[in-house]
Amino acid sequence: MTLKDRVLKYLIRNKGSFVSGEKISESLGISRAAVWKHISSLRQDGFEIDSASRRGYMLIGDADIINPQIISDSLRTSFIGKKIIYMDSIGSTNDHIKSIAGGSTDGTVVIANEQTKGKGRMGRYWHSQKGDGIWMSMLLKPHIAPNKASIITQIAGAAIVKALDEFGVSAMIKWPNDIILNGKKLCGILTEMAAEIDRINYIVLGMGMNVKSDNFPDEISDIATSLYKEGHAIKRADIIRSIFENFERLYVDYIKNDDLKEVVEICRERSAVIGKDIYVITWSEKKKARALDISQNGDLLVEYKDGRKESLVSGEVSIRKADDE
Ligand code: BTX
Repeated sequence: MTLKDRVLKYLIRNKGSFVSGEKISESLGISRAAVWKHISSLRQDGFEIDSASRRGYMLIGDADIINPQIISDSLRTSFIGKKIIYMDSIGSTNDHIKSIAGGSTDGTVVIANEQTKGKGRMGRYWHSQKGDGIWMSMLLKPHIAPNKASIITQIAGAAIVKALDEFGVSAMIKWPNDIILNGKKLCGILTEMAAEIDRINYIVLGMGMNVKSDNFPDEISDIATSLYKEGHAIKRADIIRSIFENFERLYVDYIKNDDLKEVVEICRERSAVIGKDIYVITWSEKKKARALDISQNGDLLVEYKDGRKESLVSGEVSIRKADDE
């Protein structure tokens, strides 16, 4: 931890009350001048720190800063997000975490303020403007068979919906990897895996959530939304903490006890597709179907026009509009 982080941690611990420069310098074993230098730098980062002569410094607010110290301080997880790597700008957090996967521990998270090459599924892009959202990837090293991994996308979806519930935001899940708010895409999940035939080396779980975005590029302005656009002002660090906690609970239930009950319940209750006319999209075609249900193991049960039923383990669907009939 850098000295600046240690000063921040000290202020967080004493949030709402003044602590003298002398006390901080003694506790951290650094000079008063160094304390002052780090406080100035934290202010430049956007932290609101009050100062009063003879009383010292007091952290008042943290605006909407994503800072590992701020996230970790009251985080109640045992391994998810225990190590956070934060970067102001990066190509893709998924790609970055892959490059360090070998030497990183289970549950490590990379978070960026901006992605310059944010990725969606199948080579699509993910718009990830600076300061506007949560662009993060988790590294997971579960001891399960590779064919049991695709459900992790839905565990993440359920965790995100649960996390948003805590802030009064009622979102829906468009099976298997989109979170929808008021009919528009708020968040996307991109799960990638490195595996051998019978063993997972690691999984990278990427999540992109539009939090403060006001304007989107023309090509997605009709389909994308943000929490801000829907009238919610929530700090990114608070959402991240809640996603970590909800995800860890649901993920551990699955990995340790093979228990998907809560996940499936959430995915069903909050499904944006069950009962809807959809297209099932594959590499080669786009077939009309109706989404019937989500099974006990997270598969999407669909019925095609000719009455044939299928259970989809993963894949892509889109909701049909009435005029697509
Ligand atoms: P997806 O393939 O389902 O969605 C990608 C499509 O969504 C794009 O083709 C575009 O139409 C639309 N889109 C692009 N950007 C946005 C946006 N910001 N909001 C709403 N719609 C958008 C979804 O893929 C998976 C996205 C995962 C993103 C995370 S961010 C952290 C991690 N790193 C990384 O490179 N990707 C993941």
